[in-house]
Amino acid sequence: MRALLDQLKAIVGPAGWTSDPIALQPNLTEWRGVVTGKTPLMVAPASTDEVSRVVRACADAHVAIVPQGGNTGMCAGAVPDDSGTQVLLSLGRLNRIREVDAANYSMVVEAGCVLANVQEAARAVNRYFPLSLGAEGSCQIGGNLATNAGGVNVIRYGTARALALGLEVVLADGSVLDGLRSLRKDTAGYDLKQVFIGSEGTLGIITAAVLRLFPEPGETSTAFIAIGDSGDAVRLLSHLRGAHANTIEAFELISARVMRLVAEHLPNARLPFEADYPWYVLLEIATGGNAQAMEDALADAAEASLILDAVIAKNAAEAGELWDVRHSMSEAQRRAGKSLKHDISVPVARMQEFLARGDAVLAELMPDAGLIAYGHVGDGNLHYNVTLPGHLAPAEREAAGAAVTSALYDLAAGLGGSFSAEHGVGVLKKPYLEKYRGGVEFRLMKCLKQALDPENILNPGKVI
Ligand code: FAD
Ligand code: 2HG
Ligand code: ZN
Repeated sequence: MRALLDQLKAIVGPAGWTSDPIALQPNLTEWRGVVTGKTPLMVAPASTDEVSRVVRACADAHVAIVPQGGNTGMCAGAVPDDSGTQVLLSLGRLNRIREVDAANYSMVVEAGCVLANVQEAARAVNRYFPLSLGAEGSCQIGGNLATNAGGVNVIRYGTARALALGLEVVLADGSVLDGLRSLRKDTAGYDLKQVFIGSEGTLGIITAAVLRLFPEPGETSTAFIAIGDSGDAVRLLSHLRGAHANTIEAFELISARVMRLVAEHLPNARLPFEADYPWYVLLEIATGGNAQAMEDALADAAEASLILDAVIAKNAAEAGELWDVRHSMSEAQRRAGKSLKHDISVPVARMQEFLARGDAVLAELMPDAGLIAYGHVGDGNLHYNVTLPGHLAPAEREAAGAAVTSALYDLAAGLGGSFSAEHGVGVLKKPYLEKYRGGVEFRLMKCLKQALDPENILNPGKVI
């Protein structure tokens, strides 16, 4: 091991590694503090060639590598295990925007570019990169692709998977797959990039990507809407789709309890309503230059008795404040204490049924639990998070938590849904992959892992 560590330090140079436990602390703990690991060394290569040489050296020494982007992932996939033998590979210094091609609506970026910087580089040439999430100031595009991140604009633009035109990937033996093509049409064999997107660092290390850009959406309008029950959200969505099929940029469902949590733990947040309503929708539409578009849409919806109240942002600053409330929900939960995260999806039309039956699961298995439900309901993705009652002893909490999680995942699966809609599998959801993707699907996943990483050195112990 000693010889390998010296070799890795020589590859990345003095600015590219650390083994200082204090400096490493944030890289060794998942952002909620749920999982903590150890490493003998963190390397931060500054080029694809350095990544390739690091991986080759580790492969020769049969030492495992854990790729890490912004370490904002929700499933503890980016932290090493506690054996103290896994090398941590940070992509943070691989952060150049290599090219922005406005005419081709594409850009080439390195994996360690922070998502907000990618958005900004597109904006600088009047183009739009639509991936947007609460962690965009610190997550990296490589991490976004490795987790197939979703976020708030999936309803119109799709997940990270739909936004990648090409990838550059370092494989488990150190060879480099150069797929940095910026083509919209390419049917030459298998679409290999899709195998790496969503693979959470277990099949290869993404070093760069060609991203798909869009025209800027132009004027948008944002509204926080109070509704009577979760079913009204689904009805409102289908009502809006009648007139605004292709202009709904975001449609988020938010429960009253999450709003109270934000008010309690983030006193600076500017909540849109003084009164408490049962549920809310945060809606953003592209107005196509019609300043009345949102008002007209909401008036229509009010006439159909779908909404109780609404606040329409008067300008970009007010819209930003409404989004700040939405984006602070994970942090409010973190401050509120430990919770079980369930990042599920179901077909949109079955959302209300999931919520009703989910309530019944909680009432039966954990009546004192607190439900924190919100999510990207336009995509059928709900964060059905549960705070455990404080009076349970640790072992009881674990057993009760596992029972609740299993019952909720069974419920989602029974409704044609997924136990993992947008955060991936990592460590925390690994026990469930075989159960819900068993049989042929799981066997094929294992074949892929075996074919691409036969020595199991890429993020072992994660996903599969
Ligand atoms: P990391 O956490 O560093 O890594 C995630 C996984 O990808 C790990 O398995 C890691 O090994 C692997 N990995 C990282 N980089 C690479 C690479 N270059 N090559 C190969 N593997 C790699 N997620 C959503 O989908 N939607 C949301 O709306 C959303 N909102 C969030 C809000 C907050 C406040 C926070 C804290 C998180 C949120 N997330 C959301 C989760 C998280 O931001 C995403 O999963 C994000 O894509 C992770 O990016 P990262 O760079 O932090 O990756
Ligand atoms: C979001 O939609 C993220 O804000 C995080 O996916 C959800 O913290 C969560 O559970
Ligand atoms: Zn989300």
